[in-house]
Amino acid sequence: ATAVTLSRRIEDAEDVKRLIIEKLKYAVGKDPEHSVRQDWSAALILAVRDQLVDHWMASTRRAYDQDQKRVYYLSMEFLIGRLLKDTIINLGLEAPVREALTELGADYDEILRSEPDAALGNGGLGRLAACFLDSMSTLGIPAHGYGIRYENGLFRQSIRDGWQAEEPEDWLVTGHNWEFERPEVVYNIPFGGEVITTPDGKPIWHPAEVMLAAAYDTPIAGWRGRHVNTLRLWAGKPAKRVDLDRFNRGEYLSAMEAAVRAETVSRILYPDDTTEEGKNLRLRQEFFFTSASLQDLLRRYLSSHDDITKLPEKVAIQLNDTHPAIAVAELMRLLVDTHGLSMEVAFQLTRNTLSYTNHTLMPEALERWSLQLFGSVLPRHLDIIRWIDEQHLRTAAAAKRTLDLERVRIVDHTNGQGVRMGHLAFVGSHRVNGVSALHADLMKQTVFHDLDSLYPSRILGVTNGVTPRRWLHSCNKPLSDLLIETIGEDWIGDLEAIEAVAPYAEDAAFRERFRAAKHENKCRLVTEIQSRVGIHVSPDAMFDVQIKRMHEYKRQLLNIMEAVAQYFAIRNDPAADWTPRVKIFGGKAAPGYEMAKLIIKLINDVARAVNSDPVVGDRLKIVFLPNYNVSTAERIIPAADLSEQISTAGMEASGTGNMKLALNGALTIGTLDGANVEICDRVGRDNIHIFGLTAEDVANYRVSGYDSRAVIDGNETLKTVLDAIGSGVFSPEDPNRFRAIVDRLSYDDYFFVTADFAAYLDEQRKVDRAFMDKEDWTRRTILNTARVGWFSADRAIRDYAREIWNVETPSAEEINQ
Ligand code: DL6
Repeated sequence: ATAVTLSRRIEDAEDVKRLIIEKLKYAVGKDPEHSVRQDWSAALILAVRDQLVDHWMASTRRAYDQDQKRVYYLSMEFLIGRLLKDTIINLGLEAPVREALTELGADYDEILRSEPDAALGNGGLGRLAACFLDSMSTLGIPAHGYGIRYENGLFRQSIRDGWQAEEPEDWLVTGHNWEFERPEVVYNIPFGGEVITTPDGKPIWHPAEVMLAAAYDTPIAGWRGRHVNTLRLWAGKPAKRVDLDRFNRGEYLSAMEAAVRAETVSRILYPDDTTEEGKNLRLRQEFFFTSASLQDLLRRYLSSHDDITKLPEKVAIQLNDTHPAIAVAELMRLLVDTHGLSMEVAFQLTRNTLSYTNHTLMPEALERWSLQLFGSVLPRHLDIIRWIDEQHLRTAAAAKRTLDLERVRIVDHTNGQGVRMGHLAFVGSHRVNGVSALHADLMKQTVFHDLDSLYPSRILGVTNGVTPRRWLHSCNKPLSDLLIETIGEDWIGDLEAIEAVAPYAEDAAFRERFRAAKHENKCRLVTEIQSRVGIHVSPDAMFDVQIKRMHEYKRQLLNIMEAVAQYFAIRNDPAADWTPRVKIFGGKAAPGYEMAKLIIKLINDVARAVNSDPVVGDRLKIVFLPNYNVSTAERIIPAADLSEQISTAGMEASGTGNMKLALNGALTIGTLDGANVEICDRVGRDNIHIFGLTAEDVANYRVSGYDSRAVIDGNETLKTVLDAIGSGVFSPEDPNRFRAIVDRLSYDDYFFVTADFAAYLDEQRKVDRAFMDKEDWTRRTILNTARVGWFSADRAIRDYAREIWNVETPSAEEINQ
């Protein structure tokens, strides 16, 4: 069959037309005359997908033929968004596709917009995984992303009367045309039951139930489409669809019970884990996709290798946070129970194969399972973890340091007993990385302090990065075109080459064009804001953007409090020389996170008052754009002037929105937190607006105590703002609505909003003045774009490849050849 020449290659618009029509008729089953937008979209995706297949197969063949080391990225989340535009651009097909669709009477941009956003993630962690897939393909690293094929991704947010409302996101309803179902790739996933030891001392796990994991593959092309990797997502399936006995007895619902139970595992992204049921499902989800992935990669390894003890030479597994940390015990189980290795050898191999990325120091996000739950779902794994813990304790006891052994144990015997997944991932990995320099340092000083002293040099920092393909070239055509015309296109495959644009910051004609590109993006967003939320804003105002998950530590509250202060100031003196601003917010609050939802309501209530006040006019507008997702980000980021990165110092592990916004020519107002610190180092202190407490200040306050009441009493503006919010100025229909927010700030300001308020306002006024000097502002924004090339996901992946995976990568010149 391989001797037959099959070609579907696209060379020009004629090829595109032919292929689309062919797909419409023979794959979608529609006559072009009667095709609706969804049909055209399906046909185009299928035609573009065909372009990937040869490179995909060649990439796989190369990996086998050259016996290349493979990287497996295990992540509970892949926030990939839409794939069509990116893939078309990566393959260099935009011009012929556009032309073909125009000739066929279809609208290219409309078709792009009709693709559902694959929202298989919550925020930064999931989007990082998606950027890394793009970069691993770009760098030609043979890699698989492994995750869950959630039927419902992150909920769809709407705003009703200012409140967040949630609805399920059903991205699969119109079909996911990128994927290939692999009905032959299924694995048994056991749960529950008990472990019985045979007379010769061998533990045998007798699970109470076994379900199946079924594979669905999406090809992921990198820049220029030369190398194509696979995102393999697992769907839960029952071992038996229907219990026929029950069905025949007329018990129709209970006949399907096992099927429903199995399918529930991949039904919804991150269930609410505040209930026991939720916790159980979450643990099952984690084990489900981790076990399927490990079984799959071992099968692949063994299909071309005989010696399983050489596994770490050919396989690197990255654990994206603790969600797949059960891999430590599951890989041991497979190596011992299925492949007959000793515990000692299995542990060596496991550790040399696995590495772990930590994405947060916040205690509530560091997973910990109760022993009771863990033992009932994964009894064999609990035994294995106890064994690892024993070995680890011996290391700890032998270390000539005074350590509180209880604190370093994986199995926590204090606090109601539990399994610490961060400790498990740490002990079971050869490298553990933080996602910015500051974050890696704080890991050593705080949550992993003791483990770091036991296993020195295991922790390292790999600062996050973003793919320049999606986050500049594809989402910001006006700027990308200008850059290509000015410095060529090397930066797309090697973002550090963007530095070449720095000298143009001094060129008035270039600044004019840079501003024009920004203005074009802003005009597009003006239209979107008008049509989606009915607010008219001026493209000449400063677009001040805070787009990210709603969380108290990210301090959207500080931002809206500043807006209130500014609102009062404008009302007091409308004739003063105000810098017009549009504050744009976007972000979802976890459905059970009441305080974050109340802050959304506050933003919308303040917006209502400000936007309808004729005294204020265009001097200040506030917009909350509902259902913030990857595609919305792609439209907001190119239009932003100011990037709000104002988390409480020490709490944002890295941030990646900060990188995308700076790359697209927004100045940052931010604290010295996460990757802001490194952004500041690179763009220069003059080209960023830093304010507020440092991580060290915050840590000191946590020890010495912080009196927010005194701070409020000492600051007239702050007091006025809080009095207004707390007394119902923005919620006259329910004056006490925001009392809880004011109380929290007054008595337990854990996120230091009041502490940073004055410094934030000062810095915002500096931003106002700076924005009025158009030439200097543009000069500084160009320097931001020019100097953040280091924050490319390609650079981050090179760091992982070199420092963690021991995998070679091509030089930047080779990528750009
Ligand atoms: O590393 C990606 C991203 C960081 O940029 C953010 O700073 C961090 O908050 C986020 N962490 C999470 C935590 N999830 N868990 N567990 O999303 O990771």
